[in-house]
Amino acid sequence: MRRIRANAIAILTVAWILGTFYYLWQDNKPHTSSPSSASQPRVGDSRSHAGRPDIHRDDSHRTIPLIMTQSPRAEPQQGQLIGSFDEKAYLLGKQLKAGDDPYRDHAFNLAESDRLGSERAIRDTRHYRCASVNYDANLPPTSIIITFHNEARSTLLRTIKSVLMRSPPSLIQEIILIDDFSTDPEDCQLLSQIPKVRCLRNARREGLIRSRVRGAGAASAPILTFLDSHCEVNTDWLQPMIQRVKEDHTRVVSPIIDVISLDNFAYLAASADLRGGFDWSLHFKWEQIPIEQKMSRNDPTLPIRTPVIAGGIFVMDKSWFNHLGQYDTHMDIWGGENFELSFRVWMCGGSLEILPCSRVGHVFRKRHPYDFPEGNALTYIKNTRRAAEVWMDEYKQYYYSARPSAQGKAFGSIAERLTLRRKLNCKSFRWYMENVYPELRIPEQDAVSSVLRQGGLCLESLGADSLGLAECRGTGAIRPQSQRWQLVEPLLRQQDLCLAITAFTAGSKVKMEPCSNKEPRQKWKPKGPALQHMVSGLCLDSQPPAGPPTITQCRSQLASQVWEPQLIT
Ligand code: UD2
Ligand code: MN
Repeated sequence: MRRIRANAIAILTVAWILGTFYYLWQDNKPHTSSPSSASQPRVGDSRSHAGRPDIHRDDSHRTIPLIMTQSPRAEPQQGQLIGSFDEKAYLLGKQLKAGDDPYRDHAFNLAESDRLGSERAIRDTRHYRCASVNYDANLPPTSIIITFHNEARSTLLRTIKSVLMRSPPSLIQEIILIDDFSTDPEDCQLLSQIPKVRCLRNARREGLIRSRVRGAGAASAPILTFLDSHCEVNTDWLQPMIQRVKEDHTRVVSPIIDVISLDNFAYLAASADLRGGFDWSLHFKWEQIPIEQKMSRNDPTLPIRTPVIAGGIFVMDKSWFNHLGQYDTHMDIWGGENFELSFRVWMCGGSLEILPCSRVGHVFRKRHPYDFPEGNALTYIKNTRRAAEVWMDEYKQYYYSARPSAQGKAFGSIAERLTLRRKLNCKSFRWYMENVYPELRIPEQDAVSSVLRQGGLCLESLGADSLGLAECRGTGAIRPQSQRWQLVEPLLRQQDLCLAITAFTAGSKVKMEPCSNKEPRQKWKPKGPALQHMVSGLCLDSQPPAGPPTITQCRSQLASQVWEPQLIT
């Protein structure tokens, strides 16, 4: 009898544990838009894309079996979507010849892309909570703008068909293709038989920047949506982006960009914890969102602020695009325009965000499959130099240090863009650094030295405990080390020593000690003309005149708290 009861308890316990696991698993489970997606490869194999950072995949999907939780939304019938367009003939018109290298022309596996044909089901990679977010019923329509140069027919057609299949038809006003002087004009022309698709062909190679400006000029909808020519948009990709732009026309929004494998065309979910960043050479990279932001995100459907966008896939209000000066049309072929646009949007009154409930797949490649008439390196330097010269103010010196080869290379006139910046009354790059991208550190060895003047005197340190105001001595290179300061936020350095407070209370002395980025007593930031200790909130004060400097309550314009940095050149 006792054994029976023990068995019953054991069975109940096991059932309870299994039930709990099942419940937790249900809660974590991604939805799928297709039964065939069970054959999708597993994600998590982080691969490096040349010239691009590792794309971190979202591990939460890795070992979870894919199960149908809702019937896929009925996707529109063929005929409705593509009208009389003969897609078979279009695809068969260009076929890989037996023995040809399938990577040669497009830097991805063309045989695999062709095998997939014009459309396929892909896994819905959004967080499951995205499916229950509601959007306005009367969202404004958009013009989709796709520029391409010698794109493969199968990838281009899949891009277009995925848009037609997975967007509410009322939101797609038109799809404008800009054929950037591809070898075969029919690649584009034939596609204009598809309802809503228009084709504009450049009379010469312009590059993606001028091509997009042309496309935007021809657009008739109030909202612009840019896509690369080798994408597949995912379930409900468009509504979240149009909603955000409708609510505030100064927002420029991007989806999470999923990865379409360049080898086998598997559709892989990208991590939802990344934003766009860069280093001083103006090299784009994906980076983790800062930990404080991550901790405060209790709703995975909310937008992620991003310092820069990858560049290819974004939605923007058309009047805002025009008001902000479209693009810098003196940039050629490829590269740099995403920085120029990102700095401009932030500094001139807008914002950039990534919307986790919008997902678009893109084939990331390891090399450019097309030629650069002026050469790849020179073109990238020209474009990024233009971005740095127009937008980065004194911070451009770090760009030149990181990319010494850029010095002296031609970049054309930037007069028009400088006028634009003035006319739009844009903020400084310093503002951008402080408010949008404080995580971008200034390279320490390059930090400029300044003297810190107060009245006619300079802040001087003669050893650890001997700080004070002294007569400013020497000029330029012959300034004494004891009066040279490097403001490498949050540190105030003199070589390996940093200014630190001795206690967190008003009246405490300051001293010099070995630098440590983690030491809260060493953290300072400018507050108007004053230097504020970040943790105590107190300001560096030279009072009393005889004794060593202390920290006191910040008071605006108090003479003994004013420290004027003067660059040593
Ligand atoms: C990324 C962006 C891309 C662009 C670029 C920087 C994504 C997914 N992609 O590079 O949109 O911002 O960074 O400039 O964020 N194209 C032309 N004419 C040309 C060269 C290219 O029309 O002379 C087209 C090309 O066919 C493609 C698009 O421009 O549709 C972007 O080129 P890519 O795919 O080679 O750039 P990608 O994805 O490496
Ligand atoms: Mn691309």
